[in-house]
Amino acid sequence: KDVKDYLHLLDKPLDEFEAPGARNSTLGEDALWHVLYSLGQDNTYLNKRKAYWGLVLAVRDRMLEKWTAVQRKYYANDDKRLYYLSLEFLPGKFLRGNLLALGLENEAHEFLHEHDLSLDEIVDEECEPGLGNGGLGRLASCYMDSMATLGLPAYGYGIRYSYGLFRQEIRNGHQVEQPDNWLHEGSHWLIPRPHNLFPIRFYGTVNEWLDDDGMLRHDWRGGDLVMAMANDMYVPGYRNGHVNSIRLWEARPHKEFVLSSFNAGDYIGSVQEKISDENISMVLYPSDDAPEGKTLRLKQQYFFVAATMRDMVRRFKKLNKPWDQLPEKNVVQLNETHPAIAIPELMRMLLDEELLGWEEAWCICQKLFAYTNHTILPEALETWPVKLIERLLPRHMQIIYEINRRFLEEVRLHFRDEPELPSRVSLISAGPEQRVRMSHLAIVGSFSVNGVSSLHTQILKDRVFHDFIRIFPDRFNNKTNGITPRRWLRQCNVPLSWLLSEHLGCNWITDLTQLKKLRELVDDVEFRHDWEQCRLTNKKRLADYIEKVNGITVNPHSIFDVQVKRFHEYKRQLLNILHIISLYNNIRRNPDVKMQPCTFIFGGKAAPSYQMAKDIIYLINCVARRVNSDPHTRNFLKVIFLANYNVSLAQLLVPATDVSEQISTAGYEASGTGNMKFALNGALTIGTRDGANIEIGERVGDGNIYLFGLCEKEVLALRRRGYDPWEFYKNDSELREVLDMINSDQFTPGDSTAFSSIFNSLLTGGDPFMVLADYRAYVETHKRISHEYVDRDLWIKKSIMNTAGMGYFSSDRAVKEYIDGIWSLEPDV
Ligand code: F55
Repeated sequence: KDVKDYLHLLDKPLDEFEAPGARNSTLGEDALWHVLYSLGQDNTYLNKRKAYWGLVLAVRDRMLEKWTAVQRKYYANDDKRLYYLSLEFLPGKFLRGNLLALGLENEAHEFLHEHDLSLDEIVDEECEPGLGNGGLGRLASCYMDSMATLGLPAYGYGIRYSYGLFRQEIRNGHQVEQPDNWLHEGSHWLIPRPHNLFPIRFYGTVNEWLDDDGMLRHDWRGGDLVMAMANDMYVPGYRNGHVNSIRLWEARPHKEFVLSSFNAGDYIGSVQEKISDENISMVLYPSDDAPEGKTLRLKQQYFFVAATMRDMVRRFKKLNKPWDQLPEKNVVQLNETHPAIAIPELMRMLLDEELLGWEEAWCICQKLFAYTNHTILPEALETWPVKLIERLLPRHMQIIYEINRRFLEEVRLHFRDEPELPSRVSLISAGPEQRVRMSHLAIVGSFSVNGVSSLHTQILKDRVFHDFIRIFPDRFNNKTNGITPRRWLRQCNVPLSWLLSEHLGCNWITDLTQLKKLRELVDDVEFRHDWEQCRLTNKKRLADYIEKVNGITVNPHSIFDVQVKRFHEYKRQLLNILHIISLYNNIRRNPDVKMQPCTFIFGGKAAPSYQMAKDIIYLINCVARRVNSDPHTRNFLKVIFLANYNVSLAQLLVPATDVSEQISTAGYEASGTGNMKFALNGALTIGTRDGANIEIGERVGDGNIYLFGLCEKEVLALRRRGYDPWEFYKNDSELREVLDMINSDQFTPGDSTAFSSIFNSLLTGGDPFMVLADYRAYVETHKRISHEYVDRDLWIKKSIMNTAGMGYFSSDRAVKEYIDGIWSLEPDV
C-alpha cells in the first residue's frame, strides 16, 4: 500500500486541532523559500540535504507560532508551571515525530514526491542528539512528549553538550569510542537565544554583613564567572496545537578576552581561559551509573541548575506576587540527584539576594522540589567531597551545613532513643573524607520522593532510605515509568499502527488503554494472519539492515531474540551469552537436531572506564565470529552485535523483536523501559521478577511472559546464607563446559587468558550478580520458548495479548500520576 493513501486513517484528522489563522502557504512552498533565503542555496533543484533542511525550517516555523501562542496563554492564565530538571535528554531524531505531531506528514510526502524524494531517505539526513546515557535520559524525553500531548505548562531544562554520548565502533571485537560531534552541521531544531544569558559564579568568597534589623547576611562574591546561554528545543504535543520547550544551557565565556592578560601581552593565555569556560558544556559524562567525582561534573550540575533557577525566578517576578506563592505557581522535578544542588541554590537566592528569613525560604523550597530516584546501586548514589564544594561553591556548603544542623536537631528531638539515627541520615558522611550525600539533600529538601516501579519503591522504603520513611512517612511514593506510544508504536511500527487503527480506530495513540480491546480479536484467524505479516515485514527490514551493516545474512523466520541496553554486570548480558554458547555446543553435538533457528541480537555501549563491561562486549563479538562462521550451526544459530545502539536503532529493533531479554539480577533494575517498548510491539519477554517486569507480567498475564530465576527476596536470602558459585560449576556439566571454554582459547585462538577476568569474576570473585544461580532456570525457559514459538497460533495469540496488556505503560498515564500525586497542575488543551 502507498503510505499517502492510508495516513488519514491512522491519525486524528487535522482540522480538530489546527489553530485559527492557519498559514496561506504550503509546507513545501515554505521549505523551498527557506532553502533560498535561510540556507542561501539554489532552490530550483533539490537534493536530500536541501530538502531535509528546508523541511526542518518550515516545520520549525509552524512550531514557533504555536509555541509563542502557548507561552502567552500560560502567562494570561497565570498557570502553575513545571520545571523538569535533567542532566540528560535523549529525544531521538525529530523530523518524523514533529511532522506526525503537527499533522504535516501528508504535506511532507507530497512535497518530497514532487521532487522525486521520499521521507524515508530524508530522515536519514538527520543525526540524533545523544545527550543522554540511557534509560534516565530517554525517560525524560518520553515525559516531555506526554506533557506536551497533555497540554501541560511544562519546561524541560538541561545542558546543550557540544559532544553527546560517544559513538561506538567495534574493531576486532572491541568497543572503540569516537566523539559525537552532533552539531558539526548545526541543528536548526535548536534555537540559540543569545540574549537569554545569565552569569554563573564559581569559587570566590563569602562576605558577612548585618542588615538594618541586625540580621546576619551573606554575600557570595569574586571567583570566576561563566555565562549560561539558552538554546531552545521544541516539543509539539500530538495534534493538539500545543508546543513546549526544553531549554538547554550552553557555557559561554564571561568576557571575550580577559583584558588584563590580553594587555599584558598574553594573547594565547587569554584565549585559553575563554576555552576553559566553554568546557563546562563540552561533553556528556558517559557513565550510566557510577558517577564520576570530577570537578567538571559538579560544575556542570551547578551551572545548569543556577541558570534554571534564575530563569524560574525571572518569570515569577513578572507576576508581582509574594514569595510564598512561588510553590503555588511552580514545581521543580529533579531527575535523579544530579540537579539536587538546586535546593541550596534557591536557598541562597532567597536568603542572600531577596533577603528572606531562613524559615520562610526553607518552607518555600520544601514545597517546591520533588525528587525521582532511578537506581539503588550503592556506587551510583552521588556524594561530593565537602572540601570540593567548599572551594567551588562556598556559600552552598554553608547552607548545606545549616540545613543539616536544623534537620539533625529535629531528628534528635523526635527519636531520642535512637542515638545512631542522626549519623545515618546526616547530609554529610563521616570518615577520613567528609562527603555530602546528594540523595539525603534531595530527600530533606523535597516534598516528594518517588521510585520508578512498585518493586523499586518498595526497596527504597525497606532498605535504601529506610531511616527516612519514619522521619517523613508521607514523602515517599511510586510512579511506575511509562513510554510514549507516539514514538514507540505509531512512529516506529507503521504496519502494526495501521492494523490497530483499522480495528480500534485511532484513539489508542492518546489513550493506550484502548489496546485492551485487542483481546477480543485473538481468536480471529484473519487478524492473527495480518498481525504475523506485520511482524514479518518489520523483521525483514531489520534483516536488511543487518545484512547491510554487519554483512551477515539472517533468516527472518528465525526467532529474533534481542538484548539491547547499556552494558552492565547487573543487566547480565553474560547470562545471555553463556546460554548461547551452550546452545552452540548442543547443536554441534547433535547436528540433526530439529530446532527453531535463532538469531541473537545484542546492542549497547559500555562506559569507557568500565573494563568488565568492555570485556563482555568483546566476548559476545568473539562468540559471534566463531558461531556465525561454523558450517555446522550456521543455519540454526546467528549472533549479531549491532554497533552504536541509540534511539534510532531502537526504533528499528523494537518492532522486529520476538523475544525481549530483561534478565537483570532481581532487585537491581529500578524499572527498565526497554522492556515496555518491546512488549508494546508484541514481543514476548523473558525476564526476571525485577523492576517493571513484575508489573508487565501482571498486566499481560502469567501465560504471556516468561519469568524465571530468583526473585529479589531469594537473592537477598541466598546472599545471607552464603552464595557459592562453585556449587553450580561443579553440579551442572553443561555450565561447566561453557565456563571452561571461556577460560580457554576457544573464542580467541592463541590467547587463552582473554576472558579470565570474566571467568574469575563468576567464580573466585563470588559472582556478585548471581549469574550462575539463575543459569539453569534461564536455559530451561529458553527451551520452552523455542518449543512454543513453533506453534504459530499460540505464539501470535501471546504476542497480541502482550500489546493488549501494555496500555498502562504509556507515559501519558505516568505523567497523569505525577500531575495528580505530585505536581498539582492543570492540564489544559
Ligand atoms: C546516569 C548517570 C549517573 Cl551519574 C547515574 C545514573 C545515570 C542513569 O542514566 N541512570 C539510569 O539510566 N537509570 C535507569 O533509569 C531508568 C528510568 O527510570 C530505569 O528504567 C532503569 O531501570 C534505570 O537503570
